Amino acid sequence: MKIVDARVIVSCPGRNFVTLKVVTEDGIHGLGDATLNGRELAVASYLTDHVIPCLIGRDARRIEDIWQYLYKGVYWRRGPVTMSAIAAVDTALWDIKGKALDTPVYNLIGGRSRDSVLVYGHASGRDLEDTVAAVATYQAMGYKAIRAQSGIPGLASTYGVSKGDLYYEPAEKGLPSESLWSTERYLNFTPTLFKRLRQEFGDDLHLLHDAHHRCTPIEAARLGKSLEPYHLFWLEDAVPAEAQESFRLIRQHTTTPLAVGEIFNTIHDCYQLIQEQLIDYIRTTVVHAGGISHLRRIASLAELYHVRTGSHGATDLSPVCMAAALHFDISVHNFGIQEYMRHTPETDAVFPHAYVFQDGTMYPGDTPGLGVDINEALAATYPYERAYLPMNRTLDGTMHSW
Ligand code: KDG
Ligand code: MG
Repeated sequence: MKIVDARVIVSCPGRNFVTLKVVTEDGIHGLGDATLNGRELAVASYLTDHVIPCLIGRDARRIEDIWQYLYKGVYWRRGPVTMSAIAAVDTALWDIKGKALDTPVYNLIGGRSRDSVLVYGHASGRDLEDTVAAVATYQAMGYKAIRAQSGIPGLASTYGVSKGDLYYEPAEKGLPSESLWSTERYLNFTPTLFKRLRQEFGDDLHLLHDAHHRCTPIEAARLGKSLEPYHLFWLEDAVPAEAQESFRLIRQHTTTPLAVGEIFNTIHDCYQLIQEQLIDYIRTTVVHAGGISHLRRIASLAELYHVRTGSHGATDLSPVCMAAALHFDISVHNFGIQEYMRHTPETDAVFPHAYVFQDGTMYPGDTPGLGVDINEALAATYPYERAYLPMNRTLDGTMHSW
């Protein structure tokens, strides 16, 4: 089953997506997401200029060999650009294999371990009351797990807070804007928010929170400790995670469950966190961590240490990644939760898919392969538009961790 064609499709139906389409001599095609928020064209070039020429003529059935060829066979390993490109190839090959064998991808990777996949949605508001209302809206939509982010008193804008729309896209067209940040104000306010949310919604609703890599280890420890009475499902990205050992300090001080890993690219970014049981959830994704094949390696290691999966699923991960994530989620034993930030109707029209949301959970569908496609003619009507996430400075103007 030779690969005879592969091409990269860049389109912007509300936000930029990079999609790899691989075609075999039998006329089967597979898709892989290669979107790297704010650096989309780097991955597109990596694939078009350096990977695709080496793929043509290879046997699409040899997924593991092609993965190793693109990883071990190349001098420059790891990093988000390389691993997103490898992920796209890997995902497309699993899609092809499923279609060739006439079965959903989850059946090729162990079969279903559960009936459906618990997901969490993003509720946010300009202030505390607005956030309470947003959580109520998500609960009414059926979500059993909700991430709550709020504007902070005294700060003009806060990352992760939507402008009131269900379809929230954090990347902004043009050059990056800059916001002002104060960790002190954030740490003073956040426990008040969760106290109120527990009063309002009781104990059963799963509440999550993302600190977006903004605290130092001791600040994160204080945050985790102050949130303990409100028993969060997790506290995410409490610190920038380049230094995995930061989590030792946080862990010594709090029992709030910790999640990290949406910007990790390989098992090498998280094996210490997993083996030392410094985290509870690993957030690596199909698109940024080497595809379904590599994500399964991470999950297998995590399973040994009671760490569960909780893959990133923001809007910059395309419906192709979402479909692949759901096949992964429904199959691995140590699944924890899946992030699900709804795509716009424009995006969904470009990527028709079989996955569905119902009662706070998702199901990948039973279509052979991943159950997602791309409408290339429609995609072509949305040309690439430069866009970036906002940046962050402290109140005195110093650049702060993203
Ligand atoms: O590309 C970055 C976004 O996806 C990220 O900021 C969203 O933190 C995020 C999350 O948890 O979804
Ligand atoms: Mg996050």
